[in-house]
Amino acid sequence: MSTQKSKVLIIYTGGTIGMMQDARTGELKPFNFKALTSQIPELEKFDVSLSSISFDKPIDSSNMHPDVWVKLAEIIKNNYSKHDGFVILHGSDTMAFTASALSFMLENLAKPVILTGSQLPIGIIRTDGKENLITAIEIAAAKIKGKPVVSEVCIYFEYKLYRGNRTFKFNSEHFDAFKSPNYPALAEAGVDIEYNNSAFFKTTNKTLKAHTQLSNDIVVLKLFPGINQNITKAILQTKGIKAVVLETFGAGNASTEDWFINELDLAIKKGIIILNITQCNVGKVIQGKYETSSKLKKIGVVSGNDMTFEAAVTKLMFLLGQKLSYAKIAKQLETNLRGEVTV
Ligand code: ASN
Repeated sequence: MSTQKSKVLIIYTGGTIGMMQDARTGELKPFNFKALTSQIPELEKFDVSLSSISFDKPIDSSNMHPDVWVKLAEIIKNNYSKHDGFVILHGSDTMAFTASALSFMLENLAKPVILTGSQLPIGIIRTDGKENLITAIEIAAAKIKGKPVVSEVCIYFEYKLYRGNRTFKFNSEHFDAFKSPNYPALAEAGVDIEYNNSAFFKTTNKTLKAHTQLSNDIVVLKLFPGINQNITKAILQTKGIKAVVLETFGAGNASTEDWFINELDLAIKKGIIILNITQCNVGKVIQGKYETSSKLKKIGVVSGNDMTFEAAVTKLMFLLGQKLSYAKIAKQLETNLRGEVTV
């Protein structure tokens, strides 16, 4: 039996977990990694070999950008063989976007990449950051018969481990900040960490590939009753767009008014991908279930099924970045690539 300690790399990007209050303005601002770890003496006691990489300028995750995802994917790729798992410390505001993006960018991932953070800074006595970080490290280090227990991009927050590309931030006040309504939790931490093995994404033994081309030529069109024709037209005719995330009602339904369908049809004929996802947090798009979605199907709107908004946006960025044909992108959108959609 190997007695080698697991090696976990912590990547610090910023977020509330490492923030401190500015004495003058009272605002919460990101602080350095040293200040963060000095608050967690428990890290010394771990039976895990920990190393870290910190961003020179930690950020509030509302400043997250695809360029940073590329940087993260490259850090993981460059350190992949030397580590058993990765923990990314990240603000909770856009954590679900980063987790979704990385899931697509890291093809053939066979090791855990666990994103975590907190709602209260680590220096506050009641912080949720300690438990989140400590358990995230434990999950990133966990092995069974020499193989990682988890081998996908996840979010660990408030006792639950989720598949990252199934999550969204639903609460800005409670510690329990994330939900994964269309896919079960991968683990729950209580006295023991109970893994839900049957829900894990199947690993391959192919070599890890880090895709670093992303395109942000995307717009979002969120429907509401009474949406303005001129504005809809202006959005759909935005110069340079390659894809539209269409946020529809219920099971993927939209107005059947001629002007609306015609504008969408025109965009599709120009080669713009239109991806239909629902405004509901639970459930999925079923084009053709109602009369109000049949026309969408007929003109070639692609069904996003039960994908989250975060997964829809980042999957489009990833597929557009690969410069595939319209038909190939449409096909891949409806294909389960990283466990992001139920097919
Ligand atoms: N604004 C913070 C961030 O996303 C929120 C948090 O981390 N709880 O960076």
